[in-house]
Amino acid sequence: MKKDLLKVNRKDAKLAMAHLYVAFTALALGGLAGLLQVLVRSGRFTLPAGIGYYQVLTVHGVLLGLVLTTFFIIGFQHAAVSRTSGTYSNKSRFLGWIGFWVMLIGTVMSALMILLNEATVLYTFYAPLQAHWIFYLGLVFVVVGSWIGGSAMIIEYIKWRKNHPGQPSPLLTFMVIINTVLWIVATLGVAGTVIFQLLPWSLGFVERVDVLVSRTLFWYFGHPLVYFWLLPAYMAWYVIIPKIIGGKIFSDSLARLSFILFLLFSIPVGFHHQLVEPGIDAFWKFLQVVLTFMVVIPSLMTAFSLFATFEMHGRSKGSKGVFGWFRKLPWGDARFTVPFIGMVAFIPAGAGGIINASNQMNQVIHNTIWVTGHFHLTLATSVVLTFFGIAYWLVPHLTGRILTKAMNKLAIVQAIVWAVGMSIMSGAMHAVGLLGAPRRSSYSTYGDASQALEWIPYQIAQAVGGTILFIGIFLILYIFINLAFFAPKGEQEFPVGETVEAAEKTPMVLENWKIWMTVLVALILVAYSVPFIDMIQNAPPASKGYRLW
Ligand code: HAS
Repeated sequence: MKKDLLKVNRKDAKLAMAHLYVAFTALALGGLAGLLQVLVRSGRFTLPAGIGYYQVLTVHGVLLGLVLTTFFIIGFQHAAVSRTSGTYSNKSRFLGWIGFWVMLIGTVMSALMILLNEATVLYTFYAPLQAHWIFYLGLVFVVVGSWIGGSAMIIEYIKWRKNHPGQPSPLLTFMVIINTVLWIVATLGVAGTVIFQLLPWSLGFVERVDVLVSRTLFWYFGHPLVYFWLLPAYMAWYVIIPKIIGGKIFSDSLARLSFILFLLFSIPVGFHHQLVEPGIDAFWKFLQVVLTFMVVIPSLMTAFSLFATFEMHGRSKGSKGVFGWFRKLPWGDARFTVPFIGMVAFIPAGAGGIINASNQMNQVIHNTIWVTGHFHLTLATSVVLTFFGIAYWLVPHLTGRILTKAMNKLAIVQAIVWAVGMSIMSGAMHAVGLLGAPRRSSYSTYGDASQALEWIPYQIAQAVGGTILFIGIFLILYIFINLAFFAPKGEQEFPVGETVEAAEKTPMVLENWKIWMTVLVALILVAYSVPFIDMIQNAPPASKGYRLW
């Protein structure tokens, strides 16, 4: 194989690392806000200097849910395309840098407004909560910056396909492109509400805003957003983990098909976040619930494929019985063990998602802290632990250093600390959510004191779990700084798996964008056109804004 395909080019590495520095800075600050917030929720701690609970909650959600994820993903994706499709052209790299700076300027604008208490609108920022216009403009910058960065990846993909007619593109590059297209189509919704509704409203050009339309546009974006977070973790599970364990990818075609299904079914499902909202006809909610169950299928395919990879590898090493493969896995290697803990967490996390999506059961858990428990298992455990697992080889690869034995051990300790802290915190959130404890409320805002008393043990458990997690954040930051600046110089592999020899040839129809984009647009039109026209024709009186501070 050509040398530049084994190692990310130095200039591309700098671009990817710039994104990772921002991501880990967001982790440090967002993690601190998280600790403060669970302490306030425990009812035993008041924030100094008049800092409000909702302000800290907004800092936590925006920094971890939006900044950490977006910067990490775009940095990882730049590295993945450069590694598997070859060094970026100067034009693409330049676009990558423009995208980075535009996103960073936007992040600083929005973060400043949150810190000044001018944008305490939580990470979902939907109306009628109103923020300063600079906050919204910052968001526009972040989205546009991500499109510019994404366009660099698409240009490299097109270039590869032109140079290799009739061949399927490298699997990892293909997956990156699916995630980028998913992101671009999804962000059209949030860009729509921010540019046409929230910005003019916050600038005072219009007095009122249609809340239902803005929430619908938000959730058109909000659900694919969670798959934008998930798919890079799946890239690692499908392509990188097989190589680390010394095995092979079970099926290139199955991996591609599952990514295509994510692209098709992750967007027309936003109503499952709005099942209890008036103004949307039950039929359209039902349709989107059905489509939500369709988007579970590629995750089940992923689970199947992972079990197949592990079993094939185990058998090649002489394992016997149904679970014999388990003992043949490289448990001492953090690059495997850390994401594996994420995979295990995704089994209960996914089951929770299926409960959420089941129309009737949604009535029980909606707006309770169960939902917060759900996304701390999915995003903050499965996805984030996989991101940490990626960082353990990606950062030294990009900085020309190595993951030492000591750091490898510490990384495994970090993942165990994280898993323990998250099990306690997220477990308590799920349990007290079933008792009816609301999400997004501090101790002082509970109306019914007798119920609040029943919830106290769970709130203390959340504070204990949150404190353990904070130790986990210290550990990961220590490892990151070590790998970026202090680890010994050397060559760390960027592992990319190969498909088993016996696998069928990948059919080119999987890369026929005309077909998939047509199906995608058709599904979106079917799921959203009529309800959207309904919302506009029968719009309730628009709302004035209000503030949480
Ligand atoms: Fe969700 C709310 C439904 C997945 C994140 N979700 C949220 C929110 C967030 C979020 C942030 O239908 C809150 C938004 C807010 O602020 O209001 N979610 C689902 C469904 C899935 C799902 C059906 N969610 C995710 C993922 C997220 C995420 C992934 C982040 C990354 N979610 C909902 C619904 C709501 C919701 C409703 C709204 C609730 C409400 O009313 O407000 C599915 O995609 C899940 C499918 C997953 C599986 C699991 C497959 C398992 C695998 C692991 C294999 C393991 C191996 C290891 C091989 C079917 C792939 C084995 C080893 C051994 C030793 C056994």
